[in-house]
Amino acid sequence: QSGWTGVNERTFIAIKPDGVQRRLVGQIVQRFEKKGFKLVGMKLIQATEGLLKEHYTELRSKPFFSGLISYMSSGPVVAMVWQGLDVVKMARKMLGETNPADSLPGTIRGDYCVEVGRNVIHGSDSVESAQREISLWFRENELQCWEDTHSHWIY
Ligand code: RTP
Ligand code: MG
Repeated sequence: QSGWTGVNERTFIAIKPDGVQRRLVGQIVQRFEKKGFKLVGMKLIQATEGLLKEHYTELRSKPFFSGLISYMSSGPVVAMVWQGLDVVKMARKMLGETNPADSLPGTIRGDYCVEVGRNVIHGSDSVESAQREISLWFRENELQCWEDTHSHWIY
């Protein structure tokens, strides 16, 4: 069934340093949980410039690249892997547009920020990017493959 093909899809989400400093971690995690996605990896990490340059390698010729790297290394980020049906595309919807000015209210960027250079959260833009980013930020043994074995506890 085509409707099930993306059910184990994974995406890489990072709460950027401004999101951590503004105490938005709980509210952002809650949005992904409420939507119905499964958390399979999470860590608070001070990313090195090397990691960030590799992460944003496609943007290295952009005029904002060095500013982006210093922003992203200005404090710890919450690196996460979320799993579920079409999670790459739906997470991008939840984030809103790159520029918060173009993001609708109800989206994370639409609700929490105003500047493109301080836009709170990252999300992979394709399944291929997600696979690349997950393997860049996480070791295989940092990702959990878990089942809802105790779902009879939830009413
Ligand atoms: P992200 O990768 O962080 O999820 O953001 P995105 O896909 O929506 O946008 P992308 O084009 O990948 O840009 C990465 C990040 O660079 C910063 N940026 N600044 N000053 C500018 O014009 C500008 N454009 C992009 C943003 O922080 C953006 O999220
Ligand atoms: Mg991007």
